[in-house]
Amino acid sequence: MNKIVPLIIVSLVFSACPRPPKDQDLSWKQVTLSRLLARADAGEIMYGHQDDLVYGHSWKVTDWKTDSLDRSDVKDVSGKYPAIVGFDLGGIEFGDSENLDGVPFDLMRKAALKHIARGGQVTFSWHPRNPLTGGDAWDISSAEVVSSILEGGELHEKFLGWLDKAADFLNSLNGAAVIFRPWHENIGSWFWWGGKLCTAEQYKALYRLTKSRLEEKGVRNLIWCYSPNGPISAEEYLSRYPGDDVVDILGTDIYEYVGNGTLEEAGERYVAQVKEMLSIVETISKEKYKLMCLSETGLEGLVDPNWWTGRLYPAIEGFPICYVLTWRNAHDKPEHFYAPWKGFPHEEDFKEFSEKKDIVLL
Ligand code: BMA
Repeated sequence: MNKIVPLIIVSLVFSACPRPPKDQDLSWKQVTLSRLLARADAGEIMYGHQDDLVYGHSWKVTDWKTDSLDRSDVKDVSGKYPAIVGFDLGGIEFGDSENLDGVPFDLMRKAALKHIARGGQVTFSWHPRNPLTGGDAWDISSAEVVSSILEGGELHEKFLGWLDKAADFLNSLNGAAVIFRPWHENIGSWFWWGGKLCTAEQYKALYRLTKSRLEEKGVRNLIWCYSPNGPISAEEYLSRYPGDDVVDILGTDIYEYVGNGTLEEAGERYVAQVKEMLSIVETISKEKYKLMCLSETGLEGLVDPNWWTGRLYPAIEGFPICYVLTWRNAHDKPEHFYAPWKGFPHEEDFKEFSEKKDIVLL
């Protein structure tokens, strides 16, 4: 029987249930996977926004204990929360109390659980520091980092300690199933785990070590996403794919960059690249019976007034992606935002996008 059929049945049974089913022989992870599949099968795309509930353009949650976490730039504009919210674990490996963007991990946990209780989905990325140099995730000064943390490397034990810190946080989510997307954008060479910084075999070993160590520490609630940067070829996409047994969702991160050309050229290039990349991922996902998503995207500063309806929507329309996530609205860098906020001059374009019949918000 087609492997997808049992998942559809499961999803029909549990589609109205925002909590893990009690007394059922199904894990929360399986239920969540089936819900994601049901979305994709119905041609629905969940809209997501990074850090949406913890800060926005020129505001942030200051007292996480008392804040009701009702504010959202996306909701301020569209009347609805994003269906999926992303958070980043960068800093957890050091036992920091806040992540690399100043979000307290206690707040992150509270926001993630609140969003799930509202019926939403949550995804975690991770920009850990460089374990060899002490620099940040973007420190690519050494090509020995990945080899040094794998089994047999001099930093292996230290790195296991980092994974254990991540495991502690992920284990504190009360078993809620969340999408985990470590070691992303791995074909480019801007992170210490990037294409020119380790061999394909080392990369795969890193991904697999991450999964096996977290599982050893009791983490069972993760839906694993593999998300290379695009645009790349199918061969490149698969060159560092860590294995069907450790990946649940196939993603890709693609942004629009204006550069030296015109906005028109940048927009057309972006749509073409996203379509091409999603076609590649769709073919692979069908071969592998995997879900797919556009794990990160955006146009910094939304300098195109019709970006949502004129660029993003035409790029993703019709693809069986379960979600698309745009990056964060930094509260402390006025130009660094990827979603509109109340008062943003072109907010109507986002509202129109959010009301498309196949775009899902919460
Ligand atoms: C990048 C930027 C940085 C941020 C990092 C991790 O794309 O937004 O400012 O620190 O993501 O969230």
